[in-house]
Amino acid sequence: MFDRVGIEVKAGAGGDGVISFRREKFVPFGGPDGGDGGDGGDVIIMADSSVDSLRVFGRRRFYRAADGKDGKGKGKHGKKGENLILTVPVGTVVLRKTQIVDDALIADLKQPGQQVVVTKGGRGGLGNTHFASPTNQAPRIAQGGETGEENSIILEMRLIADVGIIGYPNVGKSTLLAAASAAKPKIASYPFTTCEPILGVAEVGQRSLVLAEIPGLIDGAHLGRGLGHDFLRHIVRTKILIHLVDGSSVSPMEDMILVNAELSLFDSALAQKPQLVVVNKIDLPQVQARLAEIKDAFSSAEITALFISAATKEGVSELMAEAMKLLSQVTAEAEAGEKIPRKVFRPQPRGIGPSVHKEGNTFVVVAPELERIVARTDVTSPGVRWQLKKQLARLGVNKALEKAGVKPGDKVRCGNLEWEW
Ligand SMILES: Nc1nc2c(ncn2[C@@H]2O[C@H](COP(=O)(O)OP(=O)(O)OP(=O)(O)O)[C@@H](O)[C@H]2O)c(=O)[nH]1
Ligand SMILES: [Mg+2]
Repeated sequence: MFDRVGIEVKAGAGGDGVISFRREKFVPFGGPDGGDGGDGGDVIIMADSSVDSLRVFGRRRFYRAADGKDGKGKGKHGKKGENLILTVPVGTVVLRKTQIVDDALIADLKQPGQQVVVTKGGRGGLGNTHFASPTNQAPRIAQGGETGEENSIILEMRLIADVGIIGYPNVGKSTLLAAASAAKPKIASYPFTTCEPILGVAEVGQRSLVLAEIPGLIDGAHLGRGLGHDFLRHIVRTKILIHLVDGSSVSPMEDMILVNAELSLFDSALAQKPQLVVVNKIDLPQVQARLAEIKDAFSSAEITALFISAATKEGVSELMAEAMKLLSQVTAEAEAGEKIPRKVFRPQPRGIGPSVHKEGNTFVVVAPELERIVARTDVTSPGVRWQLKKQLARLGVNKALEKAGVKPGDKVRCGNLEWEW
């Protein structure tokens, strides 16, 4: 099952701003006309109802959006790099891979067309026109484009079912699914017959609800035992649960408690999900004989259990009606607080002010805006040096240096440029 894949995404780099001056007949000293670089393209992940699996992402790992084009003379700005849109099934959860335990949730794409920017394209650099001032009419500096962000992303497809059918192996989950819907899961008298979630649609009056058999729930499932936590993850998406217990078990009540404990060990929110507790296999004589006893056990814990036989379908349509009722309640409550528009995921803030630290005797300035200028500038010419100094003041680097205690004669470095204060 390709329900979880890791991919690497990289946004496009911004194009470089350009240094250029007007050259026209009859205009001997034209002003600066270097255009800006275009912004790099974003990588966007979008839910699309025509996509039904994440399989394509298993074949390719790296995805890149287009770079922005460099600016040109005559004030021409570079073209923006095209966005790269990756389509995924509705119900895909987008996470950012972290080195630490849990991956960080970026977006939950529940509706068709819903999208999220997972890496933002680099901004285009400024052309030299931006560096002109009354005292400097021939700016010979421009700004390089920003590099595009990179991210490790995890795409996880989760079932979207209204009702999850849970319970220990062999309690009759598949039998119930088959009785309530047109699904034909394999049914057998040994545990782990079902080893991946199976969906079915039940008609209840004029309406329908999507059921999912969640297999593999056993003691220690939260630790990866049995079929592992893979399937527990799917329960997160269901709105309510049908918790099926086997009426012929030694203690149906005990079973229910243990399964619920297992759920909360995996995710405490799971145990909070509304449940219908259902005792199955009441057609068996030994279960019939204990019916009153089982009922008492549940009601003494203030649990109203329902009783069915999935095999003979006794009580199944009543159960589905109850499920529909509970589901309507839950959906009405949930709809109050839900609206998720497109959002931009930004792991690190950009454009923060310059910072200064000391390496030995040298003051090192960290200022991405400035570094991009410095990196592209020929600093041997005194004119350019003077222009740069003005940028230092503009970007607040001077202030930061003074605050760090710089004195005349001290060495200062930024990017690959070093000078004396
Ligand atoms: N008598 C009786 N037997 C049932 C009933 N429901 C299920 N069974 C039997 O119980 C056994 C297990 O049924 P399944 O539906 O495969 O159970 P499951 O919970 O899906 O089991 P796994 O997928 O293996 O976890 C089968 O032999 C079924 O025929 C019922 O209502 N009455
Ligand atoms: Mg089954």
